[in-house]
Amino acid sequence: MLNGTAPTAGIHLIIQKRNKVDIKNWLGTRITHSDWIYIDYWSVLHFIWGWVLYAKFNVWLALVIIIGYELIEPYFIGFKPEGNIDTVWDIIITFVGYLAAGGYASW
Ligand SMILES: [Ca+2]
Repeated sequence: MLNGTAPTAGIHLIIQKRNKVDIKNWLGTRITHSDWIYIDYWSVLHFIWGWVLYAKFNVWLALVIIIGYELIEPYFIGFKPEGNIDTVWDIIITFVGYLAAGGYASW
């Protein structure tokens, strides 16, 4: 279920920072409130990332890159740890972006 207040919360967060845009915190705003579905604004970037991967990689190499990235992501400086459900949905959304690009390309 979508939360209609999430964009407002993001704007409020930005205003609180006194014009210092804290985009990573805003992107991490969760827009689903299900135990099984984790979608935040990062999901949009994951979808685009999947779409971009389609331009260069076959499906198997893309899956290795998508899953490999999620495995090494916790070691990047500045990325806060994320839960398993978040990681799984990052992989799903990225792969959906890849498949959507493939569908668009063949259409
Ligand atoms: Ca992730």
